Amino acid sequence: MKTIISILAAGLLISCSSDTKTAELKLESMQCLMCSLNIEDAVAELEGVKKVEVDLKGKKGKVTYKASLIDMPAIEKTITSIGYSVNDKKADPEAYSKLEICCKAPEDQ
Ligand SMILES: [Cu+2]
Repeated sequence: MKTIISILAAGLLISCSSDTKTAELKLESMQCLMCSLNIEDAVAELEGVKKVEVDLKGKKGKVTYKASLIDMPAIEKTITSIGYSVNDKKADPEAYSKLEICCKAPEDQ
């Protein structure tokens, strides 16, 4: 009985650790603190996202998520849908046009 329990426990640990993934986000369209907070809030709200950190100066971020609940395309889509580009995905033009002036690219201000 003890053996069965330890096998089960080991299996559970393995499945848990492989389910959690961390990915880098390239956030080159981010301009100011408001942008980084917008992105952080939107991603943090998603089901399956455990942690998100946005580095405004480095124009990048890091997201930790449960792969059984959410995947990268869904996370990227959330970011583009609020008007920011991420990795090789372009921002949704309509959402981008509604951003505050300080959040737009310098050439659009
Ligand atoms: Cu901004």
